[in-house]
Amino acid sequence: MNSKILILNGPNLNMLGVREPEIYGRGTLEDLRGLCERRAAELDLEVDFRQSNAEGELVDWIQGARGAFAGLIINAGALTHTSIALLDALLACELPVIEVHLSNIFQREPYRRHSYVSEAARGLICGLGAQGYAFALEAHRKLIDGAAS
Ligand code: CA2
Repeated sequence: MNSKILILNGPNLNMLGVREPEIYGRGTLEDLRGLCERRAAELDLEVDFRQSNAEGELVDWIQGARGAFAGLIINAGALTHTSIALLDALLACELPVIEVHLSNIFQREPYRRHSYVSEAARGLICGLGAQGYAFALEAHRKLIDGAAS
């Protein structure tokens, strides 16, 4: 059974650890990649961890995920709140999607409180920092196991 999970990170997440540590923590994107790879190995999952600042590239990656991955984890960054293109791609990819945010988007500015991504997501984890990605991997493990039994 396919146990590959695609993890997508949107605009500015390459800046993690460089600025705004009070909101996003001190860890870098590479630290986040390491955490995901370690947790995935413990859960017997494979991960493909990517980041892009370009909406079109994220859409291309989501389109390419159909049939190639068992599930998707996405932190779309600010595109979460604006991108119908990402929503359409997520709806079309026919994969379980788990949306993750480092910060609690519901405790922040009003414009961050709506997510287009959520309309395509099986679940949403926010406000738990990098650990949220690990929880999303656990959720995918359970979804795969449920689908197999
Ligand atoms: O909390 C999250 O994970 C967000 O998806 C992060 C986005 C933000 O636009 C969303 O509303 C919530 C921002 C990405 C990271 O931006 C940084 C900018 C400067 C320094 C560090 C990170």
